[in-house]
Amino acid sequence: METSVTGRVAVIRLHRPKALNALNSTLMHEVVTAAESFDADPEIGCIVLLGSERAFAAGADIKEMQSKTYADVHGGDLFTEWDRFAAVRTPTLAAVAGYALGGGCEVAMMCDVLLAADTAQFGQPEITLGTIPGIGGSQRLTRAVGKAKAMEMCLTGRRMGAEEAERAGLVSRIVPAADLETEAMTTAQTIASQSLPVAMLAKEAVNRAFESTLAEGVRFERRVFHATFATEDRAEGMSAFVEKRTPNFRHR
Ligand code: CO8
Repeated sequence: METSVTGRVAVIRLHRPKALNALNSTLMHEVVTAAESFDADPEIGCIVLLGSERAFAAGADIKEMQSKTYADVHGGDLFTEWDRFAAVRTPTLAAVAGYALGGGCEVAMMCDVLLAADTAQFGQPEITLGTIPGIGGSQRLTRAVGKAKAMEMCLTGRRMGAEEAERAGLVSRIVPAADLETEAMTTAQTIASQSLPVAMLAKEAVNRAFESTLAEGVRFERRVFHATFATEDRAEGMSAFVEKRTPNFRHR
């Protein structure tokens, strides 16, 4: 794994080229630790997760899992560490080129914004290995694309290309592969230029749509909307509009 920071944008790059970025426990621990440390840094307004041209990540490391028993995975609560990545409060963006399979697809779906290169392929092929998704694939994929496609993908292992993924609502946009990282950085910079506490609230409000009824979600949103009026950045944002200038958010 490699990390870098440009302005208010942090980048985490998965880098195990010989294994198509298969997510072994070392890589999982590195990614989660890096994401949490960027999340704790108020100078970071967006965290970008990148893979390589060929693979975002081809899943959990099958060779590492191969000889594990039920007692090993249940006793060690295998992969539960990824829940901490999903719990990051700073906005996250995954830019997927090539394979995003199994755990790779699941980690991409944990991110708030998902951009796909035209080469992207998404899938939950665990069934072909005699197992099922383990870090939210059966849940997040179903919420994103609906039961029909999620069920077929989880039962057959069929992959979804970028165009189908966009049509189905899994990704927000498709970008030519050569432009993916530039576009990811531009989008991340736009997110990071907003007020960080307000962006965190916006993220929480959208995520609430998946966990509550419409009435509860709307009530939650209303209270959070009211709460933004307690921030200095809300006052600055509206003053800047009225004064026809760019807001100078101070992230408080
Ligand atoms: N684990 C370990 N090694 C892998 C993985 C993987 N998931 N994927 C690829 N590799 C390795 C290959 O073994 C190969 O290594 P070697 O050169 O030593 O033989 C190297 O990467 C290159 O792979 P291929 O030669 O297979 O490359 P191809 O271009 O022929 O095929 C594919 C690319 C189609 C992506 C193919 O590699 C493949 O099918 N990979 C496995 C995909 C898969 O089944 N993923 C699901 C894994 S299970 C899972 O994710 C469980 C989720 C539960 C929680 C996850 C938490 C992270």
